[in-house]
Amino acid sequence: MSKLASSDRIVYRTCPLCEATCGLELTVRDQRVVRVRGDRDDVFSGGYLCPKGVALGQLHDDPDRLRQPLIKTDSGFREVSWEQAFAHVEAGLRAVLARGDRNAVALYAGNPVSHNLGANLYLRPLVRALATQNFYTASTVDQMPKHVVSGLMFGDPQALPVPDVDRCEWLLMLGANPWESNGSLWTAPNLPARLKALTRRGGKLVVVDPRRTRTANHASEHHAIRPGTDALWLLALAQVIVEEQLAKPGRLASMTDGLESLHDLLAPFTPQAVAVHCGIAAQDTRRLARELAASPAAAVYARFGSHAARFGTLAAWATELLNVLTGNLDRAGGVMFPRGAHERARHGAAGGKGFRIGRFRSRVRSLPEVMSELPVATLAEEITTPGRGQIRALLTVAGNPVLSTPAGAQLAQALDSLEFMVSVDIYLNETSRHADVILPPPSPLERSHYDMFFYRLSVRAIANYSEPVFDAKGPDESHILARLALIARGEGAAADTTIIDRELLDELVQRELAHADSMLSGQQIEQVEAMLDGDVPCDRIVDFLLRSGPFGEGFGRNPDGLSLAQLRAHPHGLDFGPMQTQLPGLLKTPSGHIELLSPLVHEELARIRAQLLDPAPRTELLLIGRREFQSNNSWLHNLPGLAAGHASCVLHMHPDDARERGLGDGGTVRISSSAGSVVVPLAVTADIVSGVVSLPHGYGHQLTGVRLGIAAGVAGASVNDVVECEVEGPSGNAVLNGVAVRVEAA
Ligand SMILES: Nc1nc2c(c(=O)[nH]1)N[C@H]1C(S)=C(S)[C@@H](COP(=O)(O)OP(=O)(O)OC[C@H]3O[C@@H](n4cnc5c(=O)[nH]c(N)nc54)[C@H](O)[C@@H]3O)O[C@H]1N2
Ligand SMILES: Nc1nc2c(c(=O)[nH]1)N[C@H]1C(S)=C(S)[C@@H](COP(=O)(O)OP(=O)(O)OC[C@H]3O[C@@H](n4cnc5c(=O)[nH]c(N)nc54)[C@H](O)[C@@H]3O)O[C@H]1N2
Ligand code: SF4
Ligand SMILES: [Mo]
Repeated sequence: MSKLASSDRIVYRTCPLCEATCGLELTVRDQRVVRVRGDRDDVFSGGYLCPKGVALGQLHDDPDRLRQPLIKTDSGFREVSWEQAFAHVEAGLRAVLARGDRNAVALYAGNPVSHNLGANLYLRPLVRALATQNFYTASTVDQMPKHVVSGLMFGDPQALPVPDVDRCEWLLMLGANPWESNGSLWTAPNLPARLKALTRRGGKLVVVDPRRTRTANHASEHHAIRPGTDALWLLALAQVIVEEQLAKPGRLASMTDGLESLHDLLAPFTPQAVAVHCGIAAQDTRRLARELAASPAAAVYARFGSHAARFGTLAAWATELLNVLTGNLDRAGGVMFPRGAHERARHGAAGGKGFRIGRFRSRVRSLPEVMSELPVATLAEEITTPGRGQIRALLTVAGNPVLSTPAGAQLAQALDSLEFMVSVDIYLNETSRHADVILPPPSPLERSHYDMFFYRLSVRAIANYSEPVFDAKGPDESHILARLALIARGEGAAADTTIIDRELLDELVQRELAHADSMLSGQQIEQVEAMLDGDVPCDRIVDFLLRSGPFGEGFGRNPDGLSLAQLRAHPHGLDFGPMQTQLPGLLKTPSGHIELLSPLVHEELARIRAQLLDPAPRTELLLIGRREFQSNNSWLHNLPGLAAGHASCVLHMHPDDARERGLGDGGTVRISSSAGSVVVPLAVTADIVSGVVSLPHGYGHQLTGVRLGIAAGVAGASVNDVVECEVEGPSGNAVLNGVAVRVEAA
């Protein structure tokens, strides 16, 4: 670290690299970040940070990060002006759209969209403008089961309950490893400290994971479950609670439909019946069910490992079922529904339109749409199968599906058969190398930030705004997406993007005005818009949402209330307290109740009952993933501080399985499935249960045509080259955990 100079500038910023929203303190000298530390005064993270936050300056400086648009020519990619790039996009898309089939153009949006204010706000106008059924996101390789369950149970797919970790006494955690992931759909910086505090105050943390993870090492108990069986095991917990009459839904009883049918429905799922499938002893299951039911403040939380696996939707359902049965849903110390400071109070009575899936279906496999999305596991087949609706052009925004979605190698081939492809991305990587045009948005330090997405999932109501640290050299991502939207609408590459800015803001203002008690009633949209603060459209939207939100300034009604100006004056953020009770007002089901048993849940229960009678053969190994502290999906391996000496795309295998196959620690192995095969180093470890092997995703950067100087030198292969295009059930989420594989010496 260089010594501080008197001209150095200190700036505070919310880290946009994961869901934890840590506050960072950056020391800036000229055009460079010379030091990153945790902001000790940050109201939420109190100084915590991880190695990725430290590397934010390296990301900004990375010479491989694109600063100028690229177009593909016969002799490789060439830098062009933004005008040339957009003109090229217009010509390419027009040629495909001219044939009159909107579904011929597809869109894939990746994970960083949710971490980027501009992309987050401007994706929707682009989706609307494209008017295609072929809309895909990383949600179907991640958390779609949770949305389906919230949609069915609560009537709102975005109403995702999170563990109230700071007040919880008994936490059951499945398929999650927050010690390394820093939490998922659960925004709480420094979860390790929060979980340690839980056990220190006499609480209990139970971790269920095929691997003994760092989180498991800190747990009160760890149980190694067989991949893909979380739903069965959670159903057994519920079975015990109902059978032994331990259910205490309390105030939830009068607002929950379906409780009376549970006894019969759950009857087959006894701890004894599921034990052979899950690998967890019946007496442990029974004991844990009793402990869960007895605790005054307990939470059940399942994440990635439970959802991106077979019966992920049912696992998500059984999770919330347990929280309802024990009265812990919407209760302090249980799981609660967060509300961001930018989210208007959900006023009024319970009840609404409810939630439906399958309003249209995928063309080739006839899988149902969920939240207007199709499963990304079907993307390759939708590109390669001829007929009306065949995808002929693709836009990717902040996504790397060649490494992050099933059968990545096959998808890469399919991408080469497209007529036209555009990638909005900061790197020339495994996916964007297939594009005809790459449009690079600014670095995270060249844009303002308010974590709109993750403050909706936060254990406390936090508001924190970050100014850009450096001036952007090119258009903001919001501007790029607005331009793409205008091109898709046929308004041309040169159309005025303020049209989209205006539409977006108008829509928000109108939604506010539609409330009977609106603080803006009687005002014209123009008057409201004239009052807004902010140099760029995204900031004006944030100002609007904060001022009209639950703690807002209310456009004069509450002069001391929240606004963008107030956040500017509080660079360490503002904390509006813990989560609050939201039921029944939040429920948007037709009945206005928590609807436990939709037809879809009945179908899934019937499907899993059939599996109960038919134990799967155990001849093959089951492949699962894992995340590593220093890594972030597929795209931070190009930073020296993260890749060098840390990256480890190594297969983990139990000693018994290695012995059986004559494999030794440090050897090289071939992993094969029906989708393909990869060759990687082997580490033999008792930290994984026998019968299961684990390989992290997001590696395999040696593909031709990438411009990733450091990452290309990082060893490893893409686990998704051996993952099949199977989906788990109604959510369409890919089965990324529990893939049957063979492993042999290479
Ligand atoms: N086998 C297996 N597969 C998995 C997983 C697993 O555990 N196992 N995890 C899954 C999960 S949870 C997820 S979320 C997905 C992620 O899937 P994706 O979102 O498709 O992949 P990422 O690796 O996050 O790639 C993000 C891309 O965005 C680019 N990028 C970074 N910042 C920005 C930005 O600000 N703007 C733009 N336009 N581009 C940016 C990066 O260069 C990169 O190309 O992967 C899934 N795939
Ligand atoms: N360091 C780091 N942090 C990240 C990311 C990253 O790539 N690196 N990615 C971010 C993203 S996009 C996400 S979605 C989150 C995910 O964050 P988490 O939800 O915490 O998920 P993971 O860390 O992948 O941990 C999943 C665990 O599930 C286990 N598992 C696999 N199959 C099963 C199963 O069938 N049942 C059970 N019970 N367990 C199973 C795995 O062994 C693993 O330990 O992390 C985010 N944070
Ligand atoms: S834990 Fe997440 S938010 Fe915090 S510094 Fe690391 S990457 Fe950034
Ligand atoms: Mo994710």
